[in-house]
Formats: sequence, structure tokens, C-alpha cells
Amino acid sequence: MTLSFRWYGDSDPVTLDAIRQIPGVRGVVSALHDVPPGVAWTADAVVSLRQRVEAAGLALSCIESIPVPEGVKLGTDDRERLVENWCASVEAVGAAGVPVVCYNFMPVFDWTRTSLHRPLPDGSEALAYVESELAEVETALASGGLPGWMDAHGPDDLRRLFAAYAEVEPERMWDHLGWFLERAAPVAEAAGVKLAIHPDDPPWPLFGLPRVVTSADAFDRVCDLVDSPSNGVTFCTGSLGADPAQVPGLPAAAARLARRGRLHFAHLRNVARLEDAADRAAEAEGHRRDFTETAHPDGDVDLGAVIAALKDAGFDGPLRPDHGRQIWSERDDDAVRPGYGLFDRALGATYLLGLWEAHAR
Ligand code: DNO
Repeated sequence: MTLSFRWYGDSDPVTLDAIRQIPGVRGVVSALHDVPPGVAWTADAVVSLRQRVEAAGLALSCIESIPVPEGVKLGTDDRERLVENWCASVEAVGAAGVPVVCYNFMPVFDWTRTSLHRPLPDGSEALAYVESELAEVETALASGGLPGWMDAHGPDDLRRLFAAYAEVEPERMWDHLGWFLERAAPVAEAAGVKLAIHPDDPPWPLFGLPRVVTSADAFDRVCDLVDSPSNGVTFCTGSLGADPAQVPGLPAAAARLARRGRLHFAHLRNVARLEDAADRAAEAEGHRRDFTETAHPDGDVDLGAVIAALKDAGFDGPLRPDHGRQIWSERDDDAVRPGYGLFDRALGATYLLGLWEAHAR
């Protein structure tokens, strides 16, 4: 296992020197954040990133992420050309000697929250999702804004994408993912790279967009699409753990996928369900699962059991803490993205390392 930490590159207020001082952290997870989505990466650019990380005494343990173009997810006519560029980027990563690439197959948006500053009882603030607030987010979307997201798409672009996805049923999304992996997995295998799909976060459909990588069972289905050791997953406990039905099964799912040789990257963070009367009543009707992110030791997911499962299965890939709360007077400017400050993620890293070391295999 390589305990790793995400770094967004030179514009990240959390520096490599600071990361180097977190006990036990040896790896950095990063990407070519200045290359626009859809443009092929070059090996030289990845080597230069790797050298900057190594000069700080760390290893580039994983690329997170190479964005999959919307045309591939939608299955548009130009998808051959788009997937070629994506595969060229994977080859560049392999040529630069980086072993894992994390990616996702979520339409239009990556992770979604309704609040970036929900106060927790201890005075810290965390990212949260409250379904009754989703309508406001949808209104903000009309002007091209989403909490936590740079304006990746303008309003016209969004309208066009929403209309296009309205035609894509979940089963067609699976076909598109299969089509993509049939091309990408062999390229990755030849390049010595392991692909690790990230689950949809939160793991349910949003804004009427199809979202299919929503459970540990869906992970198995992804692995079945193409039988290659390079076709694997990012086990993200915070994403899957937002669905209360999945929480108890997470350690067993981690063990199963790791033993299958398909768990290539671990994102370990925690979430707690916000249970109140409205939440329970809505659940009875089959929807609404409100949650807040928490400190790594505090939420609903038993991270100790997940770590034990990974260690027992011989997991030897990169493992990183994920989003942190805002603590100790950290401000928004102290992080390049919500959830990516230094302090709480560093506490998470040492907690995960302690769990790992304490578990006798
Ligand atoms: C959020 C992250 C995601 C993740 C992508 C992977 O903080 O977990 O943004 O990087 O979904 O493609």
C-alpha cells in the first residue's frame, strides 16, 4: 500500500513540501490539470509532473483523472476520435511510469453536493447533500453554476447536454461504458497502466441524468465488461457509503474486488446520514438520503474493517484520504477545491495509516 495524497499541481495552496511532512505519506495523486478535457497528453508532460513530485521526495502513485469526454459517454459519432485521444493520454502515463489512472463515467458533473459549508456540532464545516435543497441547485444550474464546480459548461452547453442525455437510458450508458472499455482496457494493459473507475457520487441519478456506477455490484458488472487486469475500480467509501443500504457490505465488497485483482486505488473517507423525521419519511417512499461528510473516524463507514479487508487481500496500490472538513480557521482560499484543504485530510491520512499498521495480517 502506498499512502498517498491528492495534489492539484503548482496552483494548489497545499504544497508538495507540506505533503512530504505528513507522517507516512509517500505517494502523490495528481493530473495534468492545465490540459483541456479531450486533448491528448504527452509523455513529456507526465514525466515533468513526475519529476516535480520526485524532487519533493515523493512518488507519483496515481493519475486522477483523465476526464472521459461527454461524446464517449453519450455515444456520439465522433467517439472514435475522442477515445483515441483518451487512449493516447493513457499511453503517455504508462510511458512516464505511472501505474494507475482513475477516471469516472458520470454524465456532465463529477461529485455533487448541495452545501459546501454545513456546520458540524464541533464547529467545523463539511460538504453535505440535502435532497430538499437540490431544487435550488437545479436553479443555479440554469445559469451554469454548481456548488464546488468551476463553470465547466455554460448554460447553452448544459441545455444541449441535458437534452442529449435524455435519450440515454441506463442500459445504453452501460453499452457506452462497455464500448469505451473494449478500446481503453487493452491499450492500458499494453502500456502497463491499471484503469480504476470511480463510482458516481452520490450513487444515484441526479437532475434526470443517467448514472450507473452506483454500487459495489455495479463495480462487478464493470469488471465483467472486459476481462483484463487493467479494467478495475477506485474503491471510494465516501461515495458508496452515502447509500445507507451499502454501508454494511463495504468491507466484504472491498475484499471481493481486491481478491479479484481489480481494486487498483482506494479513496477512504467517511459520511454520516443526516437522519431526521423528514429523511425517514422520504426514505419510506424510496428516495432522499441526506448525508454530511465527516472526519475520517466519525461517520457511518467502518474504515477499520475496510482497511483490514484490503490488507488481508494483499492490496498494494495507492490509498488516499479523501475530502476533509474545514477546521482550524482554514479558509476557502486555503484549498484549490472544496474539501481539499491540508489539515483534516492530513489527520485522515494518519488515521488511515494507524488503522493499516494496527491490523495484523
Ligand atoms: C472528488 C473526487 C472526484 C474524483 C473523480 C475521479 O473529490 O473523488 O472528483 O476525482 O470522480 O474521476
